This record gives sequence, C-alpha cells and structure tokens, in this order.
Amino acid sequence: MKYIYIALLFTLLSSGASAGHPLMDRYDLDSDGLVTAEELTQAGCSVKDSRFKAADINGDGFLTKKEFLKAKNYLATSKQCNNN
Ligand SMILES: [Ca+2]
Ligand SMILES: [Ca+2]
Repeated sequence: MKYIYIALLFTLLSSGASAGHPLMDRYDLDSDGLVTAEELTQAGCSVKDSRFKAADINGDGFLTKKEFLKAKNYLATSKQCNNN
C-alpha cells in the first residue's frame, strides 16, 4: 500500500504540470499547466476577450498558474462560471 502512495506521489511530482492549485486543476482541462480562453469557455465560463488579454501578462495566449491566480477574481468568478 505504501508503495502505491509513493508511486502516486512521484507521478504527481514528476508530471509537475497542473499539480498545485485546485482552481488550476479545474480549468486546466488538458493538464499542461496553462489555462487558455478556450479551456475557460469549455469549463463553463464566459470570458471576455479583453479580460483574458488583461490577465495574460506576457501576451502569449496562455495563462500560467501565476497569471491565472492573479486574474481569477475577474476571470473565473461564480458569476461568470456556471460550474461553481
Ligand atoms: Ca491547459
Ligand atoms: Ca501568459
């Protein structure tokens, strides 16, 4: 049993991507560690383009965990996302 936990922990640590924040896990649908506007839409959020762009600090079209968590209060609120 112990080995299963160790193996699981190792898998989580080595995959690295979305391991970390429950909100990231919810919206990072493909678990690549980045949240796109498309993923937010698929997760049930209505995301205004301007808001996503404001959140995407380096303008690469993806939100890193840092960018996403900074912007979550205006990007992924219960008002905008119907899955909360
Ligand atoms: Ca993703
Ligand atoms: Ca970005």
